[in-house]
Amino acid sequence: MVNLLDDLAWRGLLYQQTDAEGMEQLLNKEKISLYCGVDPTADSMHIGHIVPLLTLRRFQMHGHKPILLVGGATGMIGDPSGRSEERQLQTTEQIDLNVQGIKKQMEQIFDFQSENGAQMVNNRDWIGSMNVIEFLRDFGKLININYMLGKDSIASRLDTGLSFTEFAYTLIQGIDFNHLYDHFGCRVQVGGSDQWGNITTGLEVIRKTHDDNTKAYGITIPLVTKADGTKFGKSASGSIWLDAKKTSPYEFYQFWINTADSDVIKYLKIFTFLERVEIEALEVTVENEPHLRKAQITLAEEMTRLIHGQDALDQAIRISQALFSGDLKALTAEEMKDAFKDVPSVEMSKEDKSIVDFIVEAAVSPSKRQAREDVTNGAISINGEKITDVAYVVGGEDRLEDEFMIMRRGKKNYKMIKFV
Ligand code: 629
Repeated sequence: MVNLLDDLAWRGLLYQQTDAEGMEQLLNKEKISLYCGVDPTADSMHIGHIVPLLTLRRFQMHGHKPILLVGGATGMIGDPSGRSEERQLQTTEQIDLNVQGIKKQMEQIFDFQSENGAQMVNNRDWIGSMNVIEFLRDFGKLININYMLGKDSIASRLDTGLSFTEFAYTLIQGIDFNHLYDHFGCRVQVGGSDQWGNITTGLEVIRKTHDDNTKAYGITIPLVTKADGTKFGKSASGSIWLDAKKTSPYEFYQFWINTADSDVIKYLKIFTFLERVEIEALEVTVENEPHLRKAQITLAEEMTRLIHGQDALDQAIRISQALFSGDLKALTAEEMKDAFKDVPSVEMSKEDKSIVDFIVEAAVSPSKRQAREDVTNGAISINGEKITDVAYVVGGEDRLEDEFMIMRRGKKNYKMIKFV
């Protein structure tokens, strides 16, 4: 088996390390526990969250034990890291719902059964019961204000404003690391590069509360970037979520399929568990036969299967093929709605109408004359069924779920008609 740290380095997953040599020695010597935290700011994670989690899974595949922390307590405070503005506090009820959603997704990504099975923790279990005197006496005293002011997440906000609440956040995360170190034997914390300041606060707390023989480590993972300089992880309709209700498996699949040639090998390294030889073989195909998009297809398949499972992947592929070939009849109403989420849409009433009037009202063709011509030429289809009779009357049978219709003009001009 390849060396874990070599593999992480090759994948471009190592950004900063608090003590690279020390950690290498530690990993050569023993199987460790390590952690990464996610705050319940929403009821689902998005793909930005999974890079450190997948990295934890890589450790797990090498025999180490992942501890997955959900921030039931820190989520109530709000991490200022990487943010230019104060966060809006969420209600406890919302946070509890979010915790449930995130836990469920973590359960899908990790193995909890084996000897080094993952373990889930919630920092509300130890932070929630701490009183303010305890906080200030046992932990506040350990950390110097000057030290905190040196942190990027704090320094960068001094001009624009930072509440004491968010200022104190880094110490709470530091207390977490210390707690997991003491009670779970956790030696390493992993996070994105924005977490460097919080991770090192934890090391500071551990150092101050233990003797010289104890040692913990931190590593951060670089921000995922795109070659064209735009922000990774967003589509036209926003973030790419893990929750299928927020980002359908088809959209998820399409997101990865649309990866640029200049990014796809990097993403295969960061996001998939394919081995080096397999990724290098795909690199050759990007060079020699880029039009086949083999690397993108592999990436999309691996990611969709990992997050949504084989059935959802099969469905995403079916929708993609139906759209490509224009054979919409192969799709269910639900799949069509999903596939055409982003095409232009118009609202129309449910009255029966002649096909020519209908086309003009839907602004699919510009005039009645053009509409008649389009129908006669076989350029118009409703839900994948060609309409060539100008006397055709559009009615209830043309509405999917009595709610919508997909009309196509020519090869690629789709319009969604929503009936109100
Ligand atoms: C308590 C809370 C801990 C340890 C960590 C945390 C959460 C941490 C945070 N992380 C980000 C988040 O939750 O805010 N303070 O949205 C997010 N993370 C994944 C990566 C990240 C980071 O979940 O670390 O860098 C995004 O890639 O922003 O004891």
